[in-house]
Amino acid sequence: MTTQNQMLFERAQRHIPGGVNSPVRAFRSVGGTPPFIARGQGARITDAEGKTYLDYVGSWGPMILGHAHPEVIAAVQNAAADGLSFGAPIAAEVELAETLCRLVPALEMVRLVSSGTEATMSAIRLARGHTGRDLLVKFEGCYHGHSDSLLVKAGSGLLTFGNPSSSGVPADVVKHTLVLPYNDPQALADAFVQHGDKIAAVIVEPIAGNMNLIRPQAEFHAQLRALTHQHGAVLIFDEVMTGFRVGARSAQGLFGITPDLSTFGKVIGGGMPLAAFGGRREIMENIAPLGSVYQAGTLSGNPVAVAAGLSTLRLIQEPGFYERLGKLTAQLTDGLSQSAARHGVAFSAQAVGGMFGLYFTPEIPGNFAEVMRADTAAFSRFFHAMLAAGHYFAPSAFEAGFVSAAHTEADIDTTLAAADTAFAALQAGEAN
Ligand code: KE4
Repeated sequence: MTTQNQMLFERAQRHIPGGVNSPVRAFRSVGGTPPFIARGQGARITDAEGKTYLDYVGSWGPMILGHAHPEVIAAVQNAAADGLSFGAPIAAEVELAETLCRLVPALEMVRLVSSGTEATMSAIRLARGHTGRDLLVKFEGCYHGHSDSLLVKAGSGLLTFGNPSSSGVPADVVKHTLVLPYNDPQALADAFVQHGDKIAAVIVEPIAGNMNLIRPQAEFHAQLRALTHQHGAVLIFDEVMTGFRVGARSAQGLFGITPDLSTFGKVIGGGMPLAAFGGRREIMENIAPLGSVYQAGTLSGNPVAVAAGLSTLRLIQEPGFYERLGKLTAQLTDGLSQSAARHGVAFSAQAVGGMFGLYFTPEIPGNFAEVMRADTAAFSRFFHAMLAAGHYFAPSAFEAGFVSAAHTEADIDTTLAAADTAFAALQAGEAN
């Protein structure tokens, strides 16, 4: 019998490529039919068939307060009642800019945009305009959105320029992008020896969340900061995912690093289309209309999105917010690790603030090559066992997961009980 989700997915695929508006949602790497979500409330989402799940994706990070938080919804409703968009300055976007610059010491100025892709694309153009250089350095396994110069995979040699990782991206565009291994101090040093005075910017996920969660090695960011400073290259911390997710002061606060530019998204929009790039005033003043680096957007600083962002940023500053969120996330990852060990399943997990990584590898991976060794078949079986039991994890072995402030210890215990059953079935070799 065809289910409601299957019927919706079939319909969707007739008019939307792959039936989704973002590829990872199609469940291609885990198989099966994605649930079509009808509504969310707190830590839970409910699909078109009325099945409810504890949500550990949270829209890939934005829903740090949980779904449909009453204060955020009220802020959105109030803003919407006064009109959805004006294409003109509004007081609320000034308040949001002031709030971001207060909460992130590295931000002296900020420009609001509508997606993380726009934020990183704009920051890269700004760094190139500011330095007059073309070369961009990024790291293998880090994702910064889908602008052309970032859709690049490592060249044949370690220090050769990138090749397109997507069709439709001219080789001429990505030849200015150098892809280095994440957490490889020697490769980083060599790159600056060879190209230092031509490097416009280095963009990095300060804690990687798009090759699953990979932490930087102890000195990685200090080395990066020293080398970019020494060679006049702009250091861009892409905190679209880590911003206000891993702690009150984001990843840059955790590491005590002051990047030249930072990008934010997800949490700062509270689930609405809102992102930002910002940093040192002398760099940001290159942005039009002040300077010669063009950047624009019809819906930038949209009043409804700004209302959601301001409300979210107010609520996550409440005393004890991150201590509790970190404890809940660690309760999940510690419990999963203990359960897998009891059942002899090769598995590891770690948490950083409100985000986590689950790995079907015996040890926590430290870089792209190690995380690629994960047992993706075991992950898929675990994923589907948990989904069937009502626990919604990221449908890919190479994505980070997220806990919200709406989750409770009892919710986490419920998930851990289901996981124990799933690990037992994995060990017994039961297909699910
Ligand atoms: P968006 O354009 O999707 O708003 O942001 C791009 C982006 C930039 N930088 C970082 C560090 C990011 O994680 C992202 C987007 N993250 C993915 C999650 N892997 C979004 C999910 C999706 O593509 O559907």
